[in-house]
Amino acid sequence: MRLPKLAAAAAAFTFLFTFNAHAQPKESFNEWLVDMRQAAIAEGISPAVVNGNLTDDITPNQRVIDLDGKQPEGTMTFEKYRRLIVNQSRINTGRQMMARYRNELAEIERQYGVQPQYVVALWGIETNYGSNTGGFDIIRSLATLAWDGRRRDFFTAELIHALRILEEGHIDRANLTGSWAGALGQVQFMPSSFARLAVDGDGDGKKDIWTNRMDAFASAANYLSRSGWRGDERWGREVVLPRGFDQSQVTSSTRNPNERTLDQWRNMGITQPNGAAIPVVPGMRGFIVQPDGSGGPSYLVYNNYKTILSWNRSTYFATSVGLLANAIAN
Ligand SMILES: [Ca+2]
Repeated sequence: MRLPKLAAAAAAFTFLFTFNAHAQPKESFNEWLVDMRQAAIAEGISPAVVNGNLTDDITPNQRVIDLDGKQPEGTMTFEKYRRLIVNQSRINTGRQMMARYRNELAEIERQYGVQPQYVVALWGIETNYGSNTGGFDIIRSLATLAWDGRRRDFFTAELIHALRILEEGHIDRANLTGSWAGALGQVQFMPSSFARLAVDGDGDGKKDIWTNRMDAFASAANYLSRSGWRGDERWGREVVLPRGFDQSQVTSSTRNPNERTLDQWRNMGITQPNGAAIPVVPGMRGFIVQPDGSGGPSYLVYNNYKTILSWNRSTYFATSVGLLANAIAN
């Protein structure tokens, strides 16, 4: 079928436009915004929410671009990280929070099967107990990263999830804040995690992980619970490996942990730091991590450690959550 003359001209124009767009490093932010609004509406966000929040007066946030471009610091040892994160002030505040919210945390444990000290430790490490949630306007941060970033598809999807939070009315735009990279509220969920795992802890119909503590606690506990948490187990413990221990038994990639029963580890000569035998629960398994390599401390970690890794895949992070949880539960 021959195209009518006008359509052929339009097709040629489209080709030229597409060609030019590819020839340039990237489209302008305003051009991108037009496309983004269409994409969000196509994903089912109402035009009112899209047009009311992805407005023409949004500009790229240069600070977000700068932070995104910064090379991660690869030089910090676990030992230094641990001292920074699991410090005495954070331990003391964590103990106060355990006491202050004892009833709420007991209710959370009853519903989700997550012991209070782990909810409080995650809250303490993510945002210093809600006091440092990041002041970034999330819509602007995600728009900046979706337009500029190396992970355009990822942040575009996150932006659509963020718009859905507004659409569902969990929080208003002025309070939709978080980290420069899009992590939300007191427990720093990415918008996609919010969609999957945030819950309404106090039953008011909103999942407000910014200002409502029960919603924040319940969402953190739900995240762990849905990721396989076991409420009758701990995270792991520091251990000492025997002299001449086969280093290949230590887990080097947490995506492929070398798991054995606690019984087997005990028979291989692994002990507690004071030399006592490690306690054994029949059938329970664990693996050994050394966040600082063979020269640093060793930890025998259990199923719940893998759950913490599903929150943040870093042995520095997961081990610090465990150590802080221990410290504030004592
Ligand atoms: Ca609520």
